[in-house]
Parts: sequence; C-alpha cells; structure tokens
Amino acid sequence: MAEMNKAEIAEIFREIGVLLELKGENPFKVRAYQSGSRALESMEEDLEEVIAEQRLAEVPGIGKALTEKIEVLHETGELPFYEELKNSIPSGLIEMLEISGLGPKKIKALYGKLGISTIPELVQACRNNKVASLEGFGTKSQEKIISGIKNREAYSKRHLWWDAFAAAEPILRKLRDLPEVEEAEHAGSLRRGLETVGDLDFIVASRNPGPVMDWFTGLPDVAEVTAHGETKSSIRLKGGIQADIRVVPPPQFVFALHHFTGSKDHNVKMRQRALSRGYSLSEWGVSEEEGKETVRKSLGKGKMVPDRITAEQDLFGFFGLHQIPPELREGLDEIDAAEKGEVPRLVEVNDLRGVFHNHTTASDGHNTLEEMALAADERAWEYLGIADHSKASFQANGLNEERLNRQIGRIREFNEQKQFSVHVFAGVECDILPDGRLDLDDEVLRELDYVVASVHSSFSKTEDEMTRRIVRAIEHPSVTMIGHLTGRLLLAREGYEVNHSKIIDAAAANGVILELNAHPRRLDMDWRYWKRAADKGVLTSINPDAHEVQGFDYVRAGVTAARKGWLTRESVFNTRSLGEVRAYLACR
Ligand code: DGT
Ligand code: CA
Ligand code: CA
Ligand code: ZN
Repeated sequence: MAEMNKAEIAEIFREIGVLLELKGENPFKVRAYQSGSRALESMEEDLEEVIAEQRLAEVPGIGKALTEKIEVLHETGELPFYEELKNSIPSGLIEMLEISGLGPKKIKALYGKLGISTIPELVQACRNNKVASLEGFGTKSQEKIISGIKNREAYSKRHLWWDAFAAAEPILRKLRDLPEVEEAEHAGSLRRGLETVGDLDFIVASRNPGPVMDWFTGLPDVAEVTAHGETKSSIRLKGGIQADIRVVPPPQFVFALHHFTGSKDHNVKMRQRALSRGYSLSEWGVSEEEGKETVRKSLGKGKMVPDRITAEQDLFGFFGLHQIPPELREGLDEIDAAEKGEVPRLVEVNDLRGVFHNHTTASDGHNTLEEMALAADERAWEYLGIADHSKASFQANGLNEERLNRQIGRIREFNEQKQFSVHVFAGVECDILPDGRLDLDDEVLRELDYVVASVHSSFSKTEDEMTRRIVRAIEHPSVTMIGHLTGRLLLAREGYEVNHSKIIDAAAANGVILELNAHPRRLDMDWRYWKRAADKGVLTSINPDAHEVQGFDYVRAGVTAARKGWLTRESVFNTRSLGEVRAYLACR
C-alpha cells in the first residue's frame, strides 16, 4: 500500500465513524472520528509538514488519539484498527450501508431486534411487514428501504442476464426498424449468455450513422448520455444499465460483431490463429500480414478480404473452423473443438418437452395447479412437474406428509379427468435436513412420481460437511434430482461451500439428476461445471423453479446457461418425451 493523502485519510475516518455507530459504540468516540474527518478535509496546510513539525495534535478536531492513526495511514496506507473493526462486523451489515435511506443506527436496530444481517434477509423481512412494525420504522420507512434496495441493484456494477436481456431486446427491435440500419445485433457478455452482464453492446451496420446515433441517445429511457460520437455512443438507461453502440459500414459488420461479442480471451486466441496463418484479424476486418509470401500470391499485398466473409460462419470458416456459438466463446476449448469439428449441437428452448420443479398455491406459489397446467398447455409442453416445498420450509408454507398425500391424490384425479393435454407429475421439493436426512417420511416419498431434494437451511457449514450432507441425499433411493446445488443468489448471496467434483461423482454413481435451476438469480449449478458433469454421464434437468405461470419463461435463461455449459439435448432430461420420462421415473 502506498502512503495516503489528507482526503483519503478523511474518508477512512468517516467510514470508521459509521462502523463504530453500527456497532453501537460510545457516541463520543463516533464524534471524534467524524470531527477528525472534517478537520482533515478543511485543513489547508501541507499534511507532510504538519506531521514533520509534530503539530497534528494541536489541530482543532484532531487531538492526540487520532494523531498516531493519521501518521500510520499517511506513511503506510494501512490501519490495523480499521481492518479489525471491519472484520468484527458482519459483511452484510456493511453492505446495507449502500442502501439509500438506511443509516448505521437503523441497520443496528434491524440487526439487534430482528436479527437481520444480510440484504436478502432484509428483503424478506420487508415482505413480511416486519420492518414496518418495528419501533422507529413504520410503513413509509419500509417502502423507502425497498426502493433503496432496488436502486442499489439497478446501479450496481453488474446486472442479471435476464434484466439485461429484457432491457436490450426492445432497443434491438427498434434499431432494426430504423431505415438507416441494415443489420443490428447485441454483442458482449449478453450475447455470450453470461449469468451477469456489465453493460450492453449494440453493433449496427449502416452507411448513415448520424441519425442512428441521434436516435439512440434520444431514447425515452435514457437517464444520461455519457458519450455521443459520430459512430460510437454510450448511455445509461433509467433502469441503471449502461449501453454502448457502435455503427460500422456494412462490410465490416461481421468483424465488429465478432470482436465485440468477445470474450477477450476468445479474441486473443482467434487473433493468434489468424497470425499463425499469415493474417491479421481485427474489429475492422482480415488483412494479409506483411511479408507472408504464400498468401500474398493469392490476395495481393495488404489486401483486405472481407468481401468473402459476410457472416460469422464465414469468418470461422476462413480460419478452418466450424461455427462457434456465442455462448461458447470464453476462450476455453472452443477453438480446438471447432478445428476438429467437435462443437456439439447445443440444447435449444424448443427442445424442452416439459418442466419439473414448479410451485403452486399449496406452498409459496401464486398460481393454482389448474392455472399452471393451463399455462403449460399453452406452451405445448407434454408434462408438468409440481414440486411444492416440504414442511421444514415453514416460511414457504411447506407441505407435511398429510397435505402432500392429499396433493398427490388431487394430481392423480386431475390427470384422469383429462381436462388438459399436459400430464402432471406429482413431486416435491424436499428439504435436505442439516444432517443430510430428508424432511419427509420414506412412505410418502415412495408414493411420489419424483423428488427434488434441496438445501434451504444451515448454510454455514464447512465444504466437507455440506458435501457429505448433499451426498447423503443423493444416496437416498427416492431422490430423483438435486435442486439449486449451491443456493447462490447472483449479485446478492454467495452460494454455500460445496465440492462440485464429489457431487458430480456421487450423482453419476447413483443415477441422480442435477438440476440447472433456471431462475435468473440462481442459474445453479454454475455453467462452468456442466461439461464435466455431462462427460461423466450426469443428466441435468432445466428447472424454472416457477412460483407463478410467468416463471415458466425462465427456461430461456436456463437453456442459455446450459448452452454455455456445452450441454446437448441428450444430457438434458426434460427434452425427453412423456413416454421416456415415465419409463425413467418408473425404473427408480
Ligand atoms: P461485461 O460488459 O463486463 O459483462 O463484459 P463484455 O464481454 O461485454 O465486455 P465489454 O463490454 O467490455 O466489451 C465487449 C467485448 O469487446 C469483449 O467481450 C471483447 C471485446 N473487447 C473489449 N475490449 C477488449 C480488449 O481490450 N481486447 C480484446 N481482445 N477484446 C476486447
Ligand atoms: Ca458488455
Ligand atoms: Ca461495453
Ligand atoms: Zn428451493
């Protein structure tokens, strides 16, 4: 760490004041840091000089206690007291400080009186009206907290793929309708289907970029124009997401699209491949490299060759590669695979013939069984798996054995009535208890068509304990699949520690399916593990975890994540026909 200046030290003192307040420390101590911070901010003299002349303690507002800390910070840029203070406070409380309308005093009250130590817990408490009924809060203040949380998310550095996609789609559609636009596409991490997206990147082919720039920067949803150039502009949308646009002449479109789709690692590898073949590849096009005799003969020195390349497929083909879908372009093994013609046909949304893991009003869903079935029919799905919560998830109104038995009966009747085309499978999302046992009696579990087993409690176990807990569930004869393996909530909560390799091996050994939870905030198990799982013969089920009929749409996010994990139709259980699924479930 480098030495610190006045402003930086003032900021640290301000933070220390906030943290002490959060801990409920003596108000005099809090005030000492606050006034020390202000004293430094308004200090006109050179800090170096004041320290050298040992006059710090005489400066009004600083005093003896802070003198030493200022000297340490000034010299080393670090302060053990500050680090220890930060470490002594749950990190969730410190994160809560980023919510506008929530100061340290209120956070302390929420923690002390309701035990709230993370933002997701705070969201839950607001939903249950617990915050409103707390002394000193009230409905108004609860509402302010909710909107503060939303704002913090919207303006955070990254966004859920789903939210980015929803923001980009209408812009892309309208772009394509502009008379000046020949082609338009979104690029970047959004096109690659990354689980979170930093900013949107639009690439446009046009011979007349001026009007396109004006249209883009004048969008009604624009909160701020951060750059307005002749061919490149940047905006921030009202929802908080930033977007870049680049307009290029039509022959260059495919090169720009490929370049700005990335990833950086993929681009580096593509450029290396081009160089090894005597070409230089850039966002502008392909050109022959200087001094390479062989290609010079056929193309002429320095000649650009974009005229033969009008689609990304041509670009890959030009370098001896099969087409690489954007989702695979992470600079991992995709170029090797494309060279050998080993890029698989990836699973598509239309391959899905039904979905498991959906909730109804019987637990914490918002739609009834009939409403869910109707929506599944509208999607022409052959089957719909219901999996309401089990009793240990009491906060989600989980079902006990008796209620579940009644639901099974209703579902059997429902299928017999044949009012809908879709076949409903009776399942449950059964809690995996802290010791790895299941939350429901074996008897009722055997009665079900299938069982999703998930962890919903006791997250803070060691990796070993958590892995053993889940493996024990995998070994239970009634378990069909494991739900949301790590419990992560993207941009909000880290998943619990779990050894993915051991889980994958156990799933393979026991013929248990691993869910790819398609909820845009989960996308759990992470796409980075799917290729390994599929290579070991593990099946996945792309599960929307729908709590209302609109939740079915999430399969699109799930399929995108599955594609990033190189998954084909063959490794995705719910691409199978009703007959095949029935046969599979009957065998277990
Ligand atoms: P994001 O926005 O952080 O989620 O991630 P990307 O991948 O969308 O990154 P972004 O928006 O900075 O740039 C879009 C693409 O442009 C990126 O995936 C690859 C390409 N690109 C940008 N900067 C560089 C660079 O310095 N070198 C190379 N090779 N490619 C770059
Ligand atoms: Ca981007
Ligand atoms: Ca960008
Ligand atoms: Zn769950």
